[in-house]
Amino acid sequence: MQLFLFLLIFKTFYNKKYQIIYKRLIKIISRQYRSYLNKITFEKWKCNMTIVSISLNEKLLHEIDHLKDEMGFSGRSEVIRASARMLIADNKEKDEFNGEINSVLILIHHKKVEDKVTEIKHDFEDVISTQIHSHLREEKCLEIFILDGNAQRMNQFYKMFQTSPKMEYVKLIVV
Ligand code: NI
Repeated sequence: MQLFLFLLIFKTFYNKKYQIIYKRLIKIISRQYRSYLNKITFEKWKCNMTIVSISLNEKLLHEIDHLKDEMGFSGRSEVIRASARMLIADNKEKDEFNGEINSVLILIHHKKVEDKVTEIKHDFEDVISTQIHSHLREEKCLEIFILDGNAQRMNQFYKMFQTSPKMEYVKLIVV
């Protein structure tokens, strides 16, 4: 029976009429196989992931979509994972600083939150040596703090702004 089938396939394979059918069959089988493989890898990959819900404002979401398209990320989740990895690496690097150091902290925020910055600033006068305050377009403020002193205190100062959703830009540069 198997030999018969094989001969039938072999005989019909060189017939143009049947070749189309074979090609279609091969296409269907390979497509099925591929989706089966994809499903397995996806299931396997999904096992290591936890789904969390996060809230983002329109502006941030728009920026994420822009990054996704521009940098070729496969989805929004991938952009957020990459950002989290960068933040973790950055945080680790900052945690390693200790002793007496110099650094520069750059902030950009809306005029409306100036009071909040002043409030935080007053708690860290022991590390602030110079402060430059300037106004940018669209009612934004630029603050440059030149810091001198204990690295851990500087890190605390930096984290106060880094974790604040009101800050539009926060960067600490150790010099
Ligand atoms: Ni201002």
